[in-house]
Amino acid sequence: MASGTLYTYPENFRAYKALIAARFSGARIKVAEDFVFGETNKSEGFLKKFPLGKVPAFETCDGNCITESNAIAYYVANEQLRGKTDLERALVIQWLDFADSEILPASCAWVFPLLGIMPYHKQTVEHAKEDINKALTVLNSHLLTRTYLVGERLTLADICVAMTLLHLYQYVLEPELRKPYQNVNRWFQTVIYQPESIAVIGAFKLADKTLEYDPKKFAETQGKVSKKEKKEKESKKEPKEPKEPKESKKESKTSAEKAPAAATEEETDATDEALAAEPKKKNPFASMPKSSFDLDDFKRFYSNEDESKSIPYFWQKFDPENYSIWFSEYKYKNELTKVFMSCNLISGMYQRLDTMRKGAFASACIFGEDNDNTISGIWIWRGQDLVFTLSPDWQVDYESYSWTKLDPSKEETKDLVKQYLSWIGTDKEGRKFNQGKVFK
Ligand SMILES: N[C@@H](CCC(=O)N[C@@H](CS)C(=O)NCC(=O)O)C(=O)O
Repeated sequence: MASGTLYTYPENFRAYKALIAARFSGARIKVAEDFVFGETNKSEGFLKKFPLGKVPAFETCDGNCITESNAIAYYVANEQLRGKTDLERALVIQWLDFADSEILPASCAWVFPLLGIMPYHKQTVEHAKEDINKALTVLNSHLLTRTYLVGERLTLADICVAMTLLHLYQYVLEPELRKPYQNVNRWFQTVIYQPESIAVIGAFKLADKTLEYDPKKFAETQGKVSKKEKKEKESKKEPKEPKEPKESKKESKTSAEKAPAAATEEETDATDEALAAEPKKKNPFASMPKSSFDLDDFKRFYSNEDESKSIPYFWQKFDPENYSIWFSEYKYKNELTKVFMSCNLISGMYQRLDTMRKGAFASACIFGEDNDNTISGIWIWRGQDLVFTLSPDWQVDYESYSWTKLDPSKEETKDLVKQYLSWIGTDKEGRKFNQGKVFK
Protein backbone atom coordinates (compact mmCIF):
# COMPACT_ATOMS: atom_id res chain seq x y z
CA MET A 1 0.00 0.00 0.00
CA ALA A 2 1.41 3.37 -1.05
CA SER A 3 2.23 5.81 1.71
CA GLY A 4 4.17 9.03 2.02
CA THR A 5 4.07 12.79 2.48
CA LEU A 6 2.31 15.22 0.21
CA TYR A 7 3.57 18.78 0.01
CA THR A 8 0.95 21.30 -0.95
CA TYR A 9 -0.77 24.46 0.14
CA PRO A 10 -4.31 24.01 1.43
CA GLU A 11 -7.13 23.45 -0.99
CA ASN A 12 -5.04 22.93 -4.08
CA PHE A 13 -7.20 21.31 -6.75
CA ARG A 14 -4.11 19.51 -8.08
CA ALA A 15 -3.40 17.98 -4.69
CA TYR A 16 -7.07 16.97 -4.40
CA LYS A 17 -6.51 14.44 -7.20
CA ALA A 18 -4.09 12.41 -5.09
CA LEU A 19 -5.97 12.96 -1.84
CA ILE A 20 -9.23 11.67 -3.34
CA ALA A 21 -7.50 8.75 -5.09
CA ALA A 22 -5.94 7.82 -1.75
CA ARG A 23 -9.34 7.87 -0.06
CA PHE A 24 -10.50 5.30 -2.60
CA SER A 25 -7.39 3.13 -2.49
CA GLY A 26 -6.61 3.35 1.22
CA ALA A 27 -3.12 4.74 0.53
CA ARG A 28 -1.79 6.62 3.53
CA ILE A 29 -0.97 10.22 2.69
CA LYS A 30 0.29 12.61 5.27
CA VAL A 31 -0.01 16.23 4.21
CA ALA A 32 3.15 18.04 5.29
CA GLU A 33 2.35 20.29 8.22
CA ASP A 34 4.13 23.62 8.34
CA PHE A 35 4.30 23.83 4.54
CA VAL A 36 4.41 27.47 3.52
CA PHE A 37 3.85 28.10 -0.17
CA GLY A 38 6.61 30.24 -1.63
CA GLU A 39 8.94 29.44 1.26
CA THR A 40 9.09 25.70 1.86
CA ASN A 41 9.01 24.87 -1.85
CA LYS A 42 11.84 27.33 -2.52
CA SER A 43 14.07 26.02 0.28
CA GLU A 44 17.29 24.21 -0.50
CA GLY A 45 16.11 20.96 1.06
CA PHE A 46 12.90 20.95 -0.96
CA LEU A 47 14.62 21.87 -4.23
CA LYS A 48 17.08 19.03 -3.72
CA LYS A 49 14.17 16.61 -3.78
CA PHE A 50 11.89 18.49 -6.16
CA PRO A 51 14.04 20.75 -8.40
CA LEU A 52 11.12 22.63 -9.97
CA GLY A 53 9.96 23.82 -6.57
CA LYS A 54 6.35 23.15 -7.50
CA VAL A 55 3.54 21.55 -5.60
CA PRO A 56 1.94 19.15 -5.19
CA ALA A 57 5.03 17.05 -4.59
CA PHE A 58 5.14 13.64 -2.97
CA GLU A 59 7.81 11.80 -1.06
CA THR A 60 7.16 8.11 -0.60
CA CYS A 61 7.82 6.57 2.78
CA ASP A 62 11.02 5.05 1.40
CA GLY A 63 12.30 8.37 0.13
CA ASN A 64 11.34 8.36 -3.55
CA CYS A 65 10.16 11.67 -4.91
CA ILE A 66 7.30 12.18 -7.34
CA THR A 67 6.11 15.43 -8.90
CA GLU A 68 3.22 16.20 -11.26
CA SER A 69 -0.21 15.86 -9.73
CA ASN A 70 -1.38 13.19 -12.16
CA ALA A 71 1.64 11.00 -11.47
CA ILE A 72 1.16 11.36 -7.72
CA ALA A 73 -2.52 10.47 -8.04
CA TYR A 74 -1.57 7.47 -10.16
CA TYR A 75 0.97 6.31 -7.59
CA VAL A 76 -1.47 6.41 -4.69
CA ALA A 77 -4.38 4.96 -6.70
CA ASN A 78 -5.40 1.32 -7.01
CA GLU A 79 -6.09 -0.99 -9.93
CA GLN A 80 -9.71 0.09 -10.26
CA LEU A 81 -8.77 3.76 -10.47
CA ARG A 82 -5.87 3.23 -12.88
CA GLY A 83 -7.94 1.04 -15.24
CA LYS A 84 -8.18 -2.71 -15.29
CA THR A 85 -7.22 -3.41 -18.89
CA ASP A 86 -4.68 -1.90 -21.27
CA LEU A 87 -7.51 -0.16 -23.05
CA GLU A 88 -8.93 1.30 -19.84
CA ARG A 89 -5.49 2.45 -18.73
CA ALA A 90 -4.93 4.11 -22.12
CA LEU A 91 -8.32 5.83 -21.88
CA VAL A 92 -7.55 7.03 -18.37
CA ILE A 93 -4.34 8.64 -19.69
CA GLN A 94 -6.33 10.08 -22.59
CA TRP A 95 -8.66 11.91 -20.18
CA LEU A 96 -5.82 13.08 -17.94
CA ASP A 97 -4.14 14.64 -20.95
CA PHE A 98 -7.46 16.02 -22.16
CA ALA A 99 -7.92 17.75 -18.79
CA ASP A 100 -4.45 19.26 -18.82
CA SER A 101 -4.43 20.33 -22.47
CA GLU A 102 -8.04 21.08 -23.37
CA ILE A 103 -9.47 22.32 -20.08
CA LEU A 104 -6.81 23.61 -17.70
CA PRO A 105 -5.22 26.42 -19.78
CA ALA A 106 -8.63 27.78 -20.75
CA SER A 107 -9.97 27.44 -17.23
CA CYS A 108 -7.01 29.41 -15.85
CA ALA A 109 -7.35 32.05 -18.56
CA TRP A 110 -11.03 32.54 -17.70
CA VAL A 111 -11.05 32.16 -13.92
CA PHE A 112 -7.72 33.57 -12.75
CA PRO A 113 -8.38 37.17 -13.89
CA LEU A 114 -11.64 37.05 -11.93
CA LEU A 115 -9.73 35.96 -8.85
CA GLY A 116 -7.16 38.69 -9.34
CA ILE A 117 -4.36 36.25 -10.09
CA MET A 118 -3.89 37.31 -13.71
CA PRO A 119 -4.57 40.51 -15.65
CA TYR A 120 -7.82 40.63 -17.59
CA HIS A 121 -7.66 40.65 -21.39
CA LYS A 122 -11.09 40.49 -22.94
CA GLN A 123 -9.92 38.68 -26.05
CA THR A 124 -8.04 36.02 -24.10
CA VAL A 125 -11.02 35.43 -21.83
CA GLU A 126 -13.43 35.20 -24.79
CA HIS A 127 -11.11 32.74 -26.46
CA ALA A 128 -10.91 30.69 -23.24
CA LYS A 129 -14.70 30.57 -23.03
CA GLU A 130 -14.84 29.14 -26.55
CA ASP A 131 -12.26 26.51 -25.63
CA ILE A 132 -14.20 25.55 -22.53
CA ASN A 133 -17.37 25.31 -24.58
CA LYS A 134 -15.59 22.93 -26.97
CA ALA A 135 -14.23 20.75 -24.18
CA LEU A 136 -17.53 20.62 -22.33
CA THR A 137 -19.40 19.78 -25.52
CA VAL A 138 -17.09 16.83 -26.12
CA LEU A 139 -17.50 15.69 -22.54
CA ASN A 140 -21.24 16.18 -22.70
CA SER A 141 -21.72 13.91 -25.66
CA HIS A 142 -19.34 11.32 -24.23
CA LEU A 143 -21.36 11.25 -21.03
CA LEU A 144 -24.74 11.06 -22.74
CA THR A 145 -24.73 7.28 -22.43
CA ARG A 146 -22.17 6.82 -19.66
CA THR A 147 -22.03 7.31 -15.93
CA TYR A 148 -18.25 7.51 -15.80
CA LEU A 149 -15.61 8.51 -18.31
CA VAL A 150 -13.97 5.08 -18.59
CA GLY A 151 -15.72 1.76 -18.01
CA GLU A 152 -18.55 1.26 -15.59
CA ARG A 153 -16.89 2.50 -12.44
CA LEU A 154 -15.13 5.59 -11.26
CA THR A 155 -11.48 5.92 -12.31
CA LEU A 156 -8.67 8.45 -12.10
CA ALA A 157 -10.07 9.92 -15.29
CA ASP A 158 -13.18 11.06 -13.42
CA ILE A 159 -11.22 12.37 -10.44
CA CYS A 160 -8.67 14.31 -12.49
CA VAL A 161 -11.07 15.76 -15.04
CA ALA A 162 -13.53 16.77 -12.30
CA MET A 163 -10.77 18.45 -10.28
CA THR A 164 -9.65 20.32 -13.37
CA LEU A 165 -13.22 21.57 -13.81
CA LEU A 166 -13.55 22.52 -10.16
CA HIS A 167 -12.79 26.24 -10.50
CA LEU A 168 -15.07 26.56 -13.49
CA TYR A 169 -18.01 25.08 -11.62
CA GLN A 170 -17.14 27.03 -8.53
CA TYR A 171 -16.59 30.49 -9.93
CA VAL A 172 -18.02 30.91 -13.41
CA LEU A 173 -20.44 28.25 -14.60
CA GLU A 174 -23.61 29.81 -13.24
CA PRO A 175 -26.88 27.91 -13.94
CA GLU A 176 -27.49 29.47 -17.36
CA LEU A 177 -23.92 28.82 -18.52
CA ARG A 178 -23.92 25.21 -17.42
CA LYS A 179 -27.38 24.45 -18.80
CA PRO A 180 -26.15 23.13 -22.17
CA TYR A 181 -23.97 20.54 -20.43
CA GLN A 182 -26.48 18.59 -18.38
CA ASN A 183 -24.62 15.27 -18.74
CA VAL A 184 -21.38 16.84 -17.58
CA ASN A 185 -23.20 18.53 -14.69
CA ARG A 186 -24.71 15.23 -13.57
CA TRP A 187 -21.39 13.40 -13.87
CA PHE A 188 -19.46 16.19 -12.14
CA GLN A 189 -21.81 16.08 -9.18
CA THR A 190 -21.60 12.29 -9.08
CA VAL A 191 -17.83 12.56 -8.76
CA ILE A 192 -17.65 15.37 -6.24
CA TYR A 193 -20.38 13.98 -4.01
CA GLN A 194 -18.68 10.63 -3.54
CA PRO A 195 -17.97 10.35 0.20
CA GLU A 196 -14.28 10.02 -0.69
CA SER A 197 -14.39 13.37 -2.51
CA ILE A 198 -16.42 15.11 0.18
CA ALA A 199 -13.87 13.97 2.74
CA VAL A 200 -11.24 15.92 0.80
CA ILE A 201 -12.94 18.92 -0.78
CA GLY A 202 -16.00 19.27 1.40
CA ALA A 203 -19.51 20.01 0.33
CA PHE A 204 -18.96 21.74 -2.96
CA LYS A 205 -21.33 24.48 -4.05
CA LEU A 206 -21.91 25.11 -7.75
CA ALA A 207 -21.66 28.76 -8.80
CA ASP A 208 -24.88 30.74 -8.39
CA LYS A 209 -23.47 33.61 -10.34
CA THR A 210 -20.37 34.11 -12.47
CA LEU A 211 -17.71 35.93 -10.52
CA GLU A 212 -17.28 39.47 -11.75
CA TYR A 213 -13.98 40.99 -12.71
CA ASP A 214 -12.66 43.37 -10.07
CA PRO A 215 -9.54 45.30 -11.16
CA LYS A 216 -8.78 46.18 -7.52
CA LYS A 217 -8.19 42.55 -6.75
CA PHE A 218 -5.50 42.16 -9.38
CA ALA A 219 -3.88 45.40 -8.26
CA GLU A 220 -3.80 44.05 -4.73
CA THR A 221 -2.29 40.71 -5.64
CA GLN A 222 0.35 42.52 -7.66
CA GLY A 223 1.30 44.62 -4.66
CA LYS A 224 0.03 47.88 -6.14
CA VAL A 225 -1.61 48.76 -2.86
CA SER A 226 0.73 50.33 -0.40
CA LYS A 227 2.93 47.82 1.36
CA LYS A 228 1.69 48.98 4.73
CA GLU A 229 -1.94 48.45 3.89
CA LYS A 230 -1.16 45.07 2.49
CA LYS A 231 0.84 44.00 5.49
CA GLU A 232 -1.92 45.03 7.84
CA LYS A 233 -4.47 43.18 5.83
CA GLU A 234 -2.45 40.03 5.66
CA SER A 235 -1.73 39.95 9.33
CA LYS A 236 -5.44 40.18 10.04
CA LYS A 237 -6.46 37.68 7.42
CA GLU A 238 -4.52 34.80 5.97
CA PRO A 239 -0.82 35.49 6.28
CA LYS A 240 0.45 32.65 4.19
CA GLU A 241 -1.84 32.85 1.24
CA PRO A 242 -1.02 30.66 -1.74
CA LYS A 243 -0.92 32.30 -5.14
CA GLU A 244 -3.73 30.13 -6.38
CA PRO A 245 -7.37 30.40 -5.36
CA LYS A 246 -8.84 28.45 -2.51
CA GLU A 247 -12.05 26.55 -2.57
CA SER A 248 -14.47 26.18 0.26
CA LYS A 249 -13.50 23.22 2.31
CA LYS A 250 -14.85 20.01 3.66
CA GLU A 251 -16.32 21.18 6.91
CA SER A 252 -19.60 22.19 5.30
CA LYS A 253 -22.15 19.74 6.52
CA THR A 254 -24.43 18.15 3.95
CA SER A 255 -26.86 15.31 3.97
CA ALA A 256 -24.33 13.39 1.91
CA GLU A 257 -21.78 13.66 4.70
CA LYS A 258 -22.70 10.74 6.87
CA ALA A 259 -20.31 9.45 9.45
CA PRO A 260 -20.56 5.86 10.66
CA ALA A 261 -23.11 5.48 13.42
CA ALA A 262 -21.85 5.60 16.97
CA ALA A 263 -21.32 2.20 18.49
CA THR A 264 -20.53 3.09 22.07
CA GLU A 265 -22.05 0.76 24.62
CA GLU A 266 -20.69 2.58 27.61
CA GLU A 267 -19.94 6.24 28.05
CA THR A 268 -16.34 5.80 26.97
CA ASP A 269 -14.64 8.95 25.81
CA ALA A 270 -13.27 8.31 22.35
CA THR A 271 -11.64 11.71 22.46
CA ASP A 272 -9.44 10.60 25.34
CA GLU A 273 -8.41 7.49 23.46
CA ALA A 274 -7.60 9.37 20.29
CA LEU A 275 -5.64 11.97 22.21
CA ALA A 276 -3.71 9.35 24.10
CA ALA A 277 -2.85 7.62 20.84
CA GLU A 278 -1.53 10.78 19.27
CA PRO A 279 2.19 10.61 18.58
CA LYS A 280 4.76 13.42 18.74
CA LYS A 281 3.66 16.86 19.95
CA LYS A 282 1.60 16.77 23.08
CA ASN A 283 -1.91 17.94 22.40
CA PRO A 284 -2.92 20.48 25.08
CA PHE A 285 -6.27 18.74 25.49
CA ALA A 286 -4.55 15.51 26.50
CA SER A 287 -3.71 16.74 29.98
CA MET A 288 -7.23 17.96 30.75
CA PRO A 289 -9.47 16.00 33.09
CA LYS A 290 -11.67 13.29 31.60
CA SER A 291 -15.20 14.16 30.66
CA SER A 292 -18.45 12.25 30.35
CA PHE A 293 -19.17 14.22 27.17
CA ASP A 294 -17.92 12.20 24.21
CA LEU A 295 -17.31 14.88 21.60
CA ASP A 296 -16.65 12.41 18.80
CA ASP A 297 -19.93 10.71 19.52
CA PHE A 298 -21.73 14.04 19.35
CA LYS A 299 -19.99 14.93 16.07
CA ARG A 300 -21.14 11.65 14.56
CA PHE A 301 -24.64 12.18 15.82
CA TYR A 302 -24.71 15.72 14.45
CA SER A 303 -23.45 14.52 11.05
CA ASN A 304 -25.99 11.75 10.81
CA GLU A 305 -29.10 13.21 12.33
CA ASP A 306 -31.34 16.14 11.78
CA GLU A 307 -30.81 19.12 14.08
CA SER A 308 -34.22 18.45 15.66
CA LYS A 309 -32.52 15.41 17.22
CA SER A 310 -28.87 16.42 17.42
CA ILE A 311 -29.40 19.65 19.36
CA PRO A 312 -31.42 18.02 22.19
CA TYR A 313 -28.79 15.26 22.11
CA PHE A 314 -26.08 17.87 22.58
CA TRP A 315 -27.76 19.37 25.63
CA GLN A 316 -28.46 15.95 27.07
CA LYS A 317 -24.77 14.96 26.86
CA PHE A 318 -22.95 18.28 27.28
CA ASP A 319 -20.65 18.48 30.31
CA PRO A 320 -20.34 22.13 31.42
CA GLU A 321 -17.64 21.24 33.97
CA ASN A 322 -15.15 20.17 31.37
CA TYR A 323 -16.29 21.91 28.20
CA SER A 324 -17.19 25.49 27.41
CA ILE A 325 -19.22 27.21 24.70
CA TRP A 326 -18.05 30.36 22.95
CA PHE A 327 -19.42 32.84 20.46
CA SER A 328 -16.99 34.22 17.90
CA GLU A 329 -17.31 37.19 15.58
CA TYR A 330 -14.90 38.24 12.86
CA LYS A 331 -13.67 41.69 13.83
CA TYR A 332 -12.95 43.14 10.42
CA LYS A 333 -16.28 42.76 8.69
CA ASN A 334 -15.74 45.88 6.61
CA GLU A 335 -12.93 44.09 4.88
CA LEU A 336 -15.03 41.11 3.90
CA THR A 337 -15.97 41.24 0.24
CA LYS A 338 -16.97 38.14 -1.73
CA VAL A 339 -18.78 35.46 0.21
CA PHE A 340 -16.45 32.80 -1.20
CA MET A 341 -13.51 34.71 0.28
CA SER A 342 -15.17 34.77 3.69
CA CYS A 343 -15.65 31.07 3.21
CA ASN A 344 -11.94 30.70 2.50
CA LEU A 345 -11.11 32.56 5.69
CA ILE A 346 -13.10 30.04 7.68
CA SER A 347 -11.72 27.02 5.80
CA GLY A 348 -8.18 28.30 6.18
CA MET A 349 -8.64 28.79 9.89
CA TYR A 350 -10.15 25.33 10.33
CA GLN A 351 -7.28 23.85 8.42
CA ARG A 352 -4.70 25.61 10.54
CA LEU A 353 -6.50 24.41 13.64
CA ASP A 354 -6.44 20.81 12.49
CA THR A 355 -4.80 19.53 15.65
CA MET A 356 -7.57 21.12 17.70
CA ARG A 357 -10.28 18.95 16.18
CA LYS A 358 -10.02 16.22 18.78
CA GLY A 359 -11.15 18.53 21.53
CA ALA A 360 -13.25 21.07 19.72
CA PHE A 361 -16.28 21.53 17.53
CA ALA A 362 -17.51 24.64 15.77
CA SER A 363 -20.10 25.86 13.37
CA ALA A 364 -19.18 29.15 11.72
CA CYS A 365 -21.71 30.95 9.57
CA ILE A 366 -21.57 33.64 6.96
CA PHE A 367 -24.47 36.06 6.92
CA GLY A 368 -25.21 38.46 4.08
CA GLU A 369 -24.09 38.73 0.51
CA ASP A 370 -21.07 39.71 -1.53
CA ASN A 371 -19.66 43.00 -0.23
CA ASP A 372 -21.87 42.96 2.84
CA ASN A 373 -21.25 39.90 4.93
CA THR A 374 -20.18 38.87 8.41
CA ILE A 375 -18.70 35.76 9.96
CA SER A 376 -19.69 34.46 13.37
CA GLY A 377 -19.86 31.10 15.02
CA ILE A 378 -20.40 28.85 17.96
CA TRP A 379 -17.39 26.98 19.32
CA ILE A 380 -17.31 24.21 21.86
CA TRP A 381 -14.04 23.02 23.32
CA ARG A 382 -12.50 21.29 26.27
CA GLY A 383 -11.70 23.41 29.26
CA GLN A 384 -13.04 26.72 30.44
CA ASP A 385 -10.52 29.18 28.99
CA LEU A 386 -9.78 30.58 25.60
CA VAL A 387 -8.10 27.62 24.02
CA PHE A 388 -5.95 29.19 21.30
CA THR A 389 -3.15 30.28 23.57
CA LEU A 390 -2.50 26.69 24.58
CA SER A 391 -0.62 25.85 21.42
CA PRO A 392 1.54 28.00 19.13
CA ASP A 393 -0.07 26.10 16.23
CA TRP A 394 -3.48 27.57 17.04
CA GLN A 395 -2.62 31.24 17.12
CA VAL A 396 -2.69 32.39 13.53
CA ASP A 397 -6.32 33.42 13.23
CA TYR A 398 -7.97 33.75 16.60
CA GLU A 399 -7.05 37.38 17.18
CA SER A 400 -9.08 38.39 14.16
CA TYR A 401 -12.16 37.31 16.09
CA SER A 402 -13.83 38.46 19.27
CA TRP A 403 -14.55 35.59 21.68
CA THR A 404 -17.38 35.61 24.19
CA LYS A 405 -17.80 32.81 26.64
CA LEU A 406 -21.44 31.74 26.89
CA ASP A 407 -23.27 30.53 29.95
CA PRO A 408 -24.67 27.08 29.07
CA SER A 409 -27.53 27.48 31.54
CA LYS A 410 -28.91 30.59 29.80
CA GLU A 411 -31.72 30.56 27.27
CA GLU A 412 -29.77 32.96 24.98
CA THR A 413 -27.02 30.37 24.75
CA LYS A 414 -29.53 27.66 23.85
CA ASP A 415 -30.93 29.94 21.14
CA LEU A 416 -27.48 30.69 19.73
CA VAL A 417 -26.47 27.03 19.71
CA LYS A 418 -29.71 26.19 17.95
CA GLN A 419 -29.24 28.93 15.37
CA TYR A 420 -25.64 28.13 14.55
CA LEU A 421 -26.05 24.37 14.50
CA SER A 422 -29.17 24.60 12.36
CA TRP A 423 -27.83 27.31 10.06
CA ILE A 424 -30.79 29.63 10.28
CA GLY A 425 -31.64 33.23 11.13
CA THR A 426 -29.71 36.43 10.73
CA ASP A 427 -26.68 38.14 12.22
CA LYS A 428 -27.07 40.96 14.74
CA GLU A 429 -27.70 43.49 11.98
CA GLY A 430 -30.27 41.37 10.20
CA ARG A 431 -28.15 39.91 7.37
CA LYS A 432 -29.62 36.59 6.31
CA PHE A 433 -27.80 33.29 6.78
CA ASN A 434 -25.81 32.54 3.65
CA GLN A 435 -23.70 29.48 4.38
CA GLY A 436 -22.05 27.60 7.20
CA LYS A 437 -19.02 25.44 7.83
CA VAL A 438 -18.54 22.90 10.53
CA PHE A 439 -15.27 22.21 12.32
CA LYS A 440 -15.32 18.65 13.48
N1 LIG B 1 1.86 20.20 -13.83
C1 LIG B 1 2.06 20.39 -12.42
C2 LIG B 1 1.85 21.84 -12.10
C3 LIG B 1 2.27 22.18 -10.70
C4 LIG B 1 2.21 23.67 -10.45
O1 LIG B 1 2.26 24.48 -11.37
N2 LIG B 1 2.12 24.04 -9.18
C5 LIG B 1 2.10 25.42 -8.81
C6 LIG B 1 1.03 25.65 -7.76
S1 LIG B 1 -0.50 24.88 -8.08
C7 LIG B 1 3.40 25.75 -8.13
O2 LIG B 1 3.87 25.03 -7.28
N3 LIG B 1 4.00 26.88 -8.47
C8 LIG B 1 5.18 27.32 -7.80
C9 LIG B 1 6.14 27.93 -8.75
O3 LIG B 1 5.86 27.94 -9.95
O4 LIG B 1 7.16 28.40 -8.27
C10 LIG B 1 1.10 19.49 -11.64
O5 LIG B 1 0.04 19.15 -12.15
O6 LIG B 1 1.45 19.09 -10.51
